[in-house]
Amino acid sequence: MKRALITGVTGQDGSYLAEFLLEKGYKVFGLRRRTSTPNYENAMKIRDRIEWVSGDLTDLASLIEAVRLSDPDEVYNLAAQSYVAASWPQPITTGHITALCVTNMLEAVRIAKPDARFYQASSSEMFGKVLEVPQKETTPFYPRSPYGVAKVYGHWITVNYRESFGMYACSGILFNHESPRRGLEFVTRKITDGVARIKLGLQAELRLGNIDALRDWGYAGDYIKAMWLMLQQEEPDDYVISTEETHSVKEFLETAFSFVGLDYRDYVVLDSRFVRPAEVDLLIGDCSKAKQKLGWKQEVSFSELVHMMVAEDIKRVRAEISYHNALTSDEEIGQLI
Ligand code: NDP
Ligand code: GDR
Repeated sequence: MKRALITGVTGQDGSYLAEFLLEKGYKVFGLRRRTSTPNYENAMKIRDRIEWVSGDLTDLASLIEAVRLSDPDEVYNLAAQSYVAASWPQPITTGHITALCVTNMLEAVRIAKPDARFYQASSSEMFGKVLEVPQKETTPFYPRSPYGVAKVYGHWITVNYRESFGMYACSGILFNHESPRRGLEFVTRKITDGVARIKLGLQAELRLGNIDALRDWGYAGDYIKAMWLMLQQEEPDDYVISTEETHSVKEFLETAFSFVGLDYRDYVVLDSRFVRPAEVDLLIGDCSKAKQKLGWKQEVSFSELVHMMVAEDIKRVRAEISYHNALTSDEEIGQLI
Protein backbone atom coordinates (compact mmCIF):
# COMPACT_ATOMS: atom_id res chain seq x y z
CA MET A 1 0.00 0.00 0.00
CA LYS A 2 1.47 3.37 -1.05
CA ARG A 3 1.60 6.14 1.53
CA ALA A 4 1.04 9.87 0.87
CA LEU A 5 1.39 12.93 3.08
CA ILE A 6 -0.69 15.98 2.08
CA THR A 7 -0.19 19.46 3.50
CA GLY A 8 -3.17 21.80 3.00
CA VAL A 9 -5.55 18.83 3.22
CA THR A 10 -8.34 20.99 4.71
CA GLY A 11 -8.27 23.26 1.62
CA GLN A 12 -10.03 22.86 -1.71
CA ASP A 13 -7.38 20.82 -3.53
CA GLY A 14 -6.19 18.83 -0.51
CA SER A 15 -9.64 17.38 0.13
CA TYR A 16 -10.12 16.29 -3.52
CA LEU A 17 -6.61 14.86 -3.68
CA ALA A 18 -7.11 12.87 -0.46
CA GLU A 19 -10.34 11.33 -1.84
CA PHE A 20 -8.61 10.51 -5.12
CA LEU A 21 -5.64 8.82 -3.40
CA LEU A 22 -7.91 6.87 -1.04
CA GLU A 23 -9.79 5.53 -4.08
CA LYS A 24 -6.43 4.45 -5.51
CA GLY A 25 -5.76 2.46 -2.33
CA TYR A 26 -3.22 4.82 -0.71
CA LYS A 27 -2.83 5.25 3.01
CA VAL A 28 -3.27 9.01 3.33
CA PHE A 29 -1.82 11.26 6.03
CA GLY A 30 -3.05 14.84 6.32
CA LEU A 31 -1.08 17.60 8.01
CA ARG A 32 -3.28 19.72 10.23
CA ARG A 33 -2.20 22.87 12.02
CA ARG A 34 -3.62 23.85 15.37
CA THR A 35 -6.50 26.33 15.03
CA SER A 36 -8.96 27.50 17.69
CA THR A 37 -11.82 25.91 15.71
CA PRO A 38 -10.80 22.92 13.59
CA ASN A 39 -11.79 23.32 9.92
CA TYR A 40 -13.18 20.09 8.45
CA GLU A 41 -15.70 21.57 6.01
CA ASN A 42 -13.83 20.39 2.93
CA ALA A 43 -12.29 17.33 4.52
CA MET A 44 -15.64 16.11 5.95
CA LYS A 45 -15.93 13.11 3.63
CA ILE A 46 -12.43 11.85 4.41
CA ARG A 47 -12.19 12.96 8.02
CA ASP A 48 -12.31 9.40 9.40
CA ARG A 49 -10.51 7.73 6.52
CA ILE A 50 -7.16 9.48 6.72
CA GLU A 51 -4.58 9.71 9.49
CA TRP A 52 -4.16 13.23 10.86
CA VAL A 53 -0.70 14.41 11.77
CA SER A 54 -0.15 17.60 13.65
CA GLY A 55 2.15 20.25 12.17
CA ASP A 56 2.51 23.75 10.84
CA LEU A 57 4.47 24.79 7.76
CA THR A 58 6.24 27.45 9.83
CA ASP A 59 7.59 24.85 12.28
CA LEU A 60 10.36 22.68 10.80
CA ALA A 61 10.51 20.30 13.79
CA SER A 62 6.80 19.50 13.40
CA LEU A 63 7.28 18.81 9.68
CA ILE A 64 10.23 16.47 10.25
CA GLU A 65 8.12 14.59 12.77
CA ALA A 66 5.15 14.50 10.36
CA VAL A 67 7.33 13.02 7.61
CA ARG A 68 8.89 10.55 10.06
CA LEU A 69 5.48 9.41 11.35
CA SER A 70 3.84 9.11 7.94
CA ASP A 71 6.87 7.58 6.18
CA PRO A 72 5.47 8.68 2.80
CA ASP A 73 6.21 7.52 -0.72
CA GLU A 74 4.71 10.81 -1.98
CA VAL A 75 4.46 14.26 -0.39
CA TYR A 76 2.04 16.86 -1.79
CA ASN A 77 2.85 20.34 -0.51
CA LEU A 78 -0.42 22.22 -1.03
CA ALA A 79 -0.44 24.36 2.12
CA ALA A 80 -0.05 28.11 1.56
CA GLN A 81 -1.47 31.53 2.25
CA SER A 82 -3.28 31.18 -1.07
CA TYR A 83 -5.46 34.29 -1.29
CA VAL A 84 -3.77 36.78 -3.63
CA ALA A 85 -5.72 39.83 -2.38
CA ALA A 86 -4.60 39.17 1.22
CA SER A 87 -0.96 39.15 0.16
CA TRP A 88 -0.78 42.98 -0.03
CA PRO A 89 -2.03 43.64 3.51
CA GLN A 90 -0.07 40.59 4.78
CA PRO A 91 3.10 40.46 2.67
CA ILE A 92 5.37 39.09 5.40
CA THR A 93 3.05 36.26 6.45
CA THR A 94 2.53 35.41 2.79
CA GLY A 95 6.27 35.45 2.11
CA HIS A 96 6.93 33.34 5.19
CA ILE A 97 4.33 30.62 4.57
CA THR A 98 4.03 30.60 0.78
CA ALA A 99 7.75 31.09 0.00
CA LEU A 100 10.18 30.27 2.80
CA CYS A 101 8.19 27.43 4.31
CA VAL A 102 8.45 25.46 1.06
CA THR A 103 12.09 25.08 2.11
CA ASN A 104 10.92 23.82 5.52
CA MET A 105 8.92 21.12 3.79
CA LEU A 106 11.74 20.23 1.40
CA GLU A 107 14.18 20.07 4.32
CA ALA A 108 11.82 17.84 6.30
CA VAL A 109 11.68 15.43 3.35
CA ARG A 110 15.44 15.63 2.72
CA ILE A 111 16.17 14.86 6.37
CA ALA A 112 13.46 12.30 7.20
CA LYS A 113 12.61 10.57 3.87
CA PRO A 114 14.89 11.75 1.04
CA ASP A 115 13.59 9.25 -1.51
CA ALA A 116 9.96 10.36 -1.14
CA ARG A 117 8.53 12.04 -4.25
CA PHE A 118 7.62 15.70 -3.72
CA TYR A 119 4.96 17.86 -5.37
CA GLN A 120 5.02 21.66 -5.03
CA ALA A 121 1.87 23.69 -5.73
CA SER A 122 3.20 26.38 -8.08
CA SER A 123 0.86 28.86 -9.73
CA SER A 124 0.03 30.70 -12.94
CA GLU A 125 0.16 33.82 -10.75
CA MET A 126 3.96 33.58 -11.23
CA PHE A 127 3.48 34.68 -14.86
CA GLY A 128 1.76 37.90 -13.80
CA LYS A 129 2.49 40.53 -16.41
CA VAL A 130 1.83 39.25 -19.90
CA LEU A 131 5.18 38.43 -21.55
CA GLU A 132 3.86 35.63 -23.73
CA VAL A 133 0.41 34.31 -24.72
CA PRO A 134 -0.38 31.52 -24.00
CA GLN A 135 1.89 30.87 -21.01
CA LYS A 136 3.91 27.64 -20.87
CA GLU A 137 6.74 26.10 -18.83
CA THR A 138 9.40 28.25 -20.55
CA THR A 139 7.53 31.58 -20.25
CA PRO A 140 9.51 33.97 -18.01
CA PHE A 141 7.96 34.80 -14.64
CA TYR A 142 6.90 38.39 -13.83
CA PRO A 143 4.76 38.16 -10.69
CA ARG A 144 2.39 41.03 -9.88
CA SER A 145 1.53 40.33 -6.23
CA PRO A 146 3.43 39.45 -3.04
CA TYR A 147 1.73 36.04 -3.38
CA GLY A 148 3.08 35.63 -6.92
CA VAL A 149 6.57 36.65 -5.80
CA ALA A 150 6.39 34.10 -2.96
CA LYS A 151 5.30 31.34 -5.35
CA VAL A 152 8.27 32.07 -7.63
CA TYR A 153 10.56 31.38 -4.66
CA GLY A 154 8.69 28.15 -3.86
CA HIS A 155 8.99 27.10 -7.48
CA TRP A 156 12.72 27.71 -7.81
CA ILE A 157 13.66 26.21 -4.44
CA THR A 158 11.87 23.03 -5.52
CA VAL A 159 13.83 22.98 -8.79
CA ASN A 160 16.98 23.69 -6.79
CA TYR A 161 16.46 20.75 -4.38
CA ARG A 162 15.91 18.50 -7.38
CA GLU A 163 19.14 19.68 -8.97
CA SER A 164 21.22 19.96 -5.76
CA PHE A 165 20.19 16.79 -3.93
CA GLY A 166 18.77 14.64 -6.72
CA MET A 167 15.37 14.65 -5.05
CA TYR A 168 12.33 13.59 -7.08
CA ALA A 169 10.68 17.04 -6.82
CA CYS A 170 8.10 18.44 -9.26
CA SER A 171 6.36 21.78 -9.57
CA GLY A 172 2.89 21.88 -11.02
CA ILE A 173 2.21 25.32 -12.49
CA LEU A 174 -1.54 25.19 -12.13
CA PHE A 175 -3.86 27.81 -13.55
CA ASN A 176 -6.99 28.79 -11.58
CA HIS A 177 -9.15 25.84 -10.64
CA GLU A 178 -12.46 26.03 -8.87
CA SER A 179 -15.19 23.88 -7.38
CA PRO A 180 -18.04 23.96 -4.86
CA ARG A 181 -15.27 23.62 -2.22
CA ARG A 182 -13.54 26.86 -3.24
CA GLY A 183 -13.09 29.42 -0.44
CA LEU A 184 -15.90 32.01 -0.40
CA GLU A 185 -13.55 34.97 -0.94
CA PHE A 186 -12.33 33.82 -4.38
CA VAL A 187 -14.24 35.49 -7.21
CA THR A 188 -15.90 32.37 -8.69
CA ARG A 189 -17.31 31.16 -5.39
CA LYS A 190 -18.19 34.70 -4.31
CA ILE A 191 -20.26 34.92 -7.50
CA THR A 192 -21.97 31.51 -7.24
CA ASP A 193 -22.73 32.04 -3.54
CA GLY A 194 -24.05 35.53 -4.43
CA VAL A 195 -26.23 34.11 -7.23
CA ALA A 196 -27.75 31.59 -4.81
CA ARG A 197 -28.40 34.22 -2.11
CA ILE A 198 -29.88 36.69 -4.61
CA LYS A 199 -32.11 34.03 -6.19
CA LEU A 200 -33.33 32.88 -2.77
CA GLY A 201 -33.99 36.44 -1.58
CA LEU A 202 -31.19 36.72 1.01
CA GLN A 203 -29.02 39.27 -0.79
CA ALA A 204 -29.81 42.30 -2.98
CA GLU A 205 -26.48 43.01 -4.71
CA LEU A 206 -23.02 41.62 -5.39
CA ARG A 207 -20.01 43.90 -4.95
CA LEU A 208 -16.95 43.14 -7.09
CA GLY A 209 -13.70 44.71 -8.27
CA ASN A 210 -12.15 44.29 -11.73
CA ILE A 211 -14.65 42.29 -13.77
CA ASP A 212 -12.59 42.62 -16.99
CA ALA A 213 -9.84 40.36 -15.61
CA LEU A 214 -9.25 37.24 -17.71
CA ARG A 215 -8.59 33.83 -16.21
CA ASP A 216 -8.11 30.27 -17.39
CA TRP A 217 -10.53 28.46 -15.06
CA GLY A 218 -10.66 24.67 -14.71
CA TYR A 219 -12.22 22.19 -12.29
CA ALA A 220 -10.19 21.29 -9.17
CA GLY A 221 -11.29 17.63 -9.41
CA ASP A 222 -9.51 17.39 -12.78
CA TYR A 223 -6.38 19.23 -11.66
CA ILE A 224 -5.51 17.05 -8.66
CA LYS A 225 -5.19 14.09 -11.05
CA ALA A 226 -2.38 15.96 -12.80
CA MET A 227 -0.55 16.35 -9.46
CA TRP A 228 -0.61 12.59 -8.99
CA LEU A 229 0.43 11.90 -12.59
CA MET A 230 3.49 14.15 -12.17
CA LEU A 231 4.73 11.91 -9.35
CA GLN A 232 4.27 8.69 -11.37
CA GLN A 233 6.79 9.53 -14.13
CA GLU A 234 10.29 8.13 -14.51
CA GLU A 235 11.90 11.56 -14.16
CA PRO A 236 10.74 14.57 -12.11
CA ASP A 237 9.77 17.65 -14.13
CA ASP A 238 7.58 20.79 -14.07
CA TYR A 239 4.28 21.04 -15.92
CA VAL A 240 1.67 23.68 -16.76
CA ILE A 241 -1.92 22.56 -16.13
CA SER A 242 -4.70 24.62 -17.70
CA THR A 243 -7.79 24.46 -19.91
CA GLU A 244 -6.24 26.53 -22.71
CA GLU A 245 -9.32 28.82 -22.67
CA THR A 246 -9.65 32.23 -21.09
CA HIS A 247 -12.84 33.87 -19.78
CA SER A 248 -13.48 37.23 -18.17
CA VAL A 249 -15.04 37.66 -14.73
CA LYS A 250 -17.90 39.28 -16.68
CA GLU A 251 -18.40 36.09 -18.69
CA PHE A 252 -18.42 34.07 -15.47
CA LEU A 253 -21.08 36.44 -14.14
CA GLU A 254 -23.20 36.17 -17.29
CA THR A 255 -23.05 32.37 -17.23
CA ALA A 256 -23.76 32.04 -13.50
CA PHE A 257 -26.68 34.49 -13.35
CA SER A 258 -28.27 33.17 -16.55
CA PHE A 259 -28.45 29.65 -15.05
CA VAL A 260 -31.07 31.00 -12.63
CA GLY A 261 -32.76 33.26 -15.18
CA LEU A 262 -31.25 36.55 -13.93
CA ASP A 263 -29.19 39.33 -15.57
CA TYR A 264 -25.99 40.10 -13.62
CA ARG A 265 -26.19 43.79 -14.64
CA ASP A 266 -29.21 44.19 -12.35
CA TYR A 267 -27.23 43.09 -9.27
CA VAL A 268 -23.49 43.71 -9.66
CA VAL A 269 -22.05 46.86 -8.08
CA LEU A 270 -18.44 47.81 -8.83
CA ASP A 271 -16.59 48.52 -5.61
CA SER A 272 -13.05 49.92 -5.55
CA ARG A 273 -12.33 48.06 -2.27
CA PHE A 274 -12.02 44.87 -4.34
CA VAL A 275 -9.66 46.34 -6.95
CA ARG A 276 -6.04 45.20 -6.44
CA PRO A 277 -2.96 47.45 -6.36
CA ALA A 278 -1.58 45.52 -9.33
CA GLU A 279 -3.43 43.06 -11.52
CA VAL A 280 -2.77 40.00 -13.63
CA ASP A 281 -4.83 40.94 -16.65
CA LEU A 282 -4.71 37.89 -18.88
CA LEU A 283 -4.00 34.27 -18.04
CA ILE A 284 -4.24 31.47 -20.57
CA GLY A 285 -2.11 28.36 -20.31
CA ASP A 286 -0.58 26.05 -22.91
CA CYS A 287 -0.57 22.59 -21.32
CA SER A 288 0.57 20.60 -24.37
CA LYS A 289 3.54 19.18 -22.41
CA ALA A 290 1.21 17.72 -19.75
CA LYS A 291 -1.15 16.36 -22.40
CA GLN A 292 1.67 14.68 -24.26
CA LYS A 293 3.87 13.43 -21.39
CA LEU A 294 1.32 12.80 -18.63
CA GLY A 295 -1.67 11.94 -20.81
CA TRP A 296 -3.63 14.44 -18.72
CA LYS A 297 -6.73 16.17 -20.03
CA GLN A 298 -9.45 18.36 -18.60
CA GLU A 299 -12.87 16.70 -18.28
CA VAL A 300 -15.18 19.44 -16.97
CA SER A 301 -15.85 22.43 -19.27
CA PHE A 302 -16.19 26.08 -18.22
CA SER A 303 -19.99 26.10 -18.39
CA GLU A 304 -20.27 22.71 -16.62
CA LEU A 305 -18.05 24.08 -13.86
CA VAL A 306 -20.14 27.25 -13.40
CA HIS A 307 -23.34 25.20 -13.45
CA MET A 308 -21.98 22.74 -10.86
CA MET A 309 -20.97 25.58 -8.52
CA VAL A 310 -24.27 27.47 -8.84
CA ALA A 311 -26.30 24.26 -8.30
CA GLU A 312 -24.30 23.29 -5.19
CA ASP A 313 -24.57 26.78 -3.70
CA ILE A 314 -28.32 26.88 -4.26
CA LYS A 315 -28.63 23.50 -2.50
CA ARG A 316 -26.48 24.66 0.41
CA VAL A 317 -28.17 28.06 0.86
CA ARG A 318 -31.60 26.39 0.66
CA ALA A 319 -30.56 23.92 3.39
CA GLU A 320 -29.35 26.82 5.55
CA ILE A 321 -32.72 28.58 5.12
CA SER A 322 -34.66 25.42 6.07
CA TYR A 323 -32.46 24.91 9.12
CA HIS A 324 -32.89 28.52 10.13
CA ASN A 325 -36.67 28.42 9.60
CA ALA A 326 -36.91 25.28 11.71
CA LEU A 327 -35.52 27.23 14.67
CA THR A 328 -38.13 29.96 14.77
CA SER A 329 -38.09 31.24 18.32
CA ASP A 330 -35.84 31.49 21.35
CA GLU A 331 -38.23 29.20 23.26
CA GLU A 332 -37.97 26.53 20.58
CA ILE A 333 -34.18 26.82 20.59
CA GLY A 334 -34.30 26.70 24.40
CA GLN A 335 -36.23 23.42 24.24
CA LEU A 336 -33.46 21.90 22.17
CA ILE A 337 -30.72 22.73 24.63
P1 NDP B 1 -6.77 26.69 0.05
O1 NDP B 1 -6.61 28.12 0.45
O2 NDP B 1 -8.16 26.14 -0.14
O3 NDP B 1 -6.03 25.77 1.13
C1 NDP B 1 -4.84 26.17 1.73
C2 NDP B 1 -4.44 25.14 2.77
O4 NDP B 1 -3.20 25.52 3.35
C3 NDP B 1 -5.44 24.96 3.93
O5 NDP B 1 -5.58 23.59 4.20
C4 NDP B 1 -4.74 25.67 5.07
O6 NDP B 1 -5.07 25.15 6.35
C5 NDP B 1 -3.29 25.30 4.75
N1 NDP B 1 -2.32 26.16 5.45
C6 NDP B 1 -2.18 27.51 5.36
N2 NDP B 1 -1.18 27.93 6.16
C7 NDP B 1 -0.67 26.82 6.76
C8 NDP B 1 0.39 26.61 7.68
N3 NDP B 1 1.12 27.61 8.17
N4 NDP B 1 0.65 25.34 8.08
C9 NDP B 1 -0.08 24.30 7.60
N5 NDP B 1 -1.11 24.45 6.73
C10 NDP B 1 -1.39 25.69 6.31
O7 NDP B 1 -5.92 26.48 -1.29
P2 NDP B 1 -6.23 25.59 -2.60
O8 NDP B 1 -6.65 24.24 -2.18
O9 NDP B 1 -7.06 26.37 -3.55
O10 NDP B 1 -4.77 25.53 -3.27
C11 NDP B 1 -3.82 24.56 -2.87
C12 NDP B 1 -2.43 25.05 -3.22
O11 NDP B 1 -2.33 25.28 -4.61
C13 NDP B 1 -2.02 26.38 -2.56
O12 NDP B 1 -0.64 26.32 -2.32
C14 NDP B 1 -2.32 27.41 -3.64
O13 NDP B 1 -1.50 28.54 -3.45
C15 NDP B 1 -1.94 26.63 -4.88
N6 NDP B 1 -2.61 27.00 -6.10
C16 NDP B 1 -3.99 27.04 -6.15
C17 NDP B 1 -4.64 27.30 -7.32
C18 NDP B 1 -6.13 27.37 -7.39
O14 NDP B 1 -6.65 27.91 -8.40
N7 NDP B 1 -6.86 26.82 -6.42
C19 NDP B 1 -3.88 27.54 -8.58
C20 NDP B 1 -2.44 27.44 -8.42
C21 NDP B 1 -1.85 27.17 -7.22
P3 NDP B 1 -6.26 25.80 7.28
O15 NDP B 1 -7.52 25.07 6.89
O16 NDP B 1 -5.78 25.48 8.65
O17 NDP B 1 -6.31 27.27 6.97
P1 GDR C 1 -6.68 34.72 -8.25
O1 GDR C 1 -8.18 34.37 -7.84
O2 GDR C 1 -6.24 36.01 -7.70
O3 GDR C 1 -6.58 34.54 -9.73
O4 GDR C 1 -5.86 33.58 -7.49
P2 GDR C 1 -9.41 35.28 -7.37
O5 GDR C 1 -10.61 34.43 -7.59
O6 GDR C 1 -9.20 35.85 -6.02
O7 GDR C 1 -9.38 36.50 -8.43
C1 GDR C 1 -9.58 36.29 -9.81
C2 GDR C 1 -9.80 37.62 -10.52
O8 GDR C 1 -11.07 38.17 -10.16
C3 GDR C 1 -10.91 39.57 -9.93
N1 GDR C 1 -11.96 40.05 -9.02
C4 GDR C 1 -12.16 39.65 -7.74
N2 GDR C 1 -11.53 38.72 -7.00
C5 GDR C 1 -11.99 38.50 -5.75
N3 GDR C 1 -11.39 37.57 -5.00
N4 GDR C 1 -13.01 39.23 -5.21
C6 GDR C 1 -13.68 40.18 -5.92
O9 GDR C 1 -14.61 40.81 -5.42
C7 GDR C 1 -13.24 40.40 -7.25
N5 GDR C 1 -13.66 41.23 -8.25
C8 GDR C 1 -12.88 41.01 -9.31
C9 GDR C 1 -9.51 39.69 -9.31
O10 GDR C 1 -9.05 41.03 -9.39
C10 GDR C 1 -8.75 38.70 -10.19
O11 GDR C 1 -8.33 39.33 -11.36
C11 GDR C 1 -6.27 32.21 -7.47
C12 GDR C 1 -5.80 31.61 -6.14
O12 GDR C 1 -6.35 30.32 -6.02
C13 GDR C 1 -4.28 31.51 -6.09
O13 GDR C 1 -3.90 30.77 -4.93
C14 GDR C 1 -3.81 30.77 -7.34
O14 GDR C 1 -2.40 30.66 -7.34
C15 GDR C 1 -4.28 31.50 -8.59
O15 GDR C 1 -5.70 31.53 -8.57
C16 GDR C 1 -3.85 30.78 -9.87
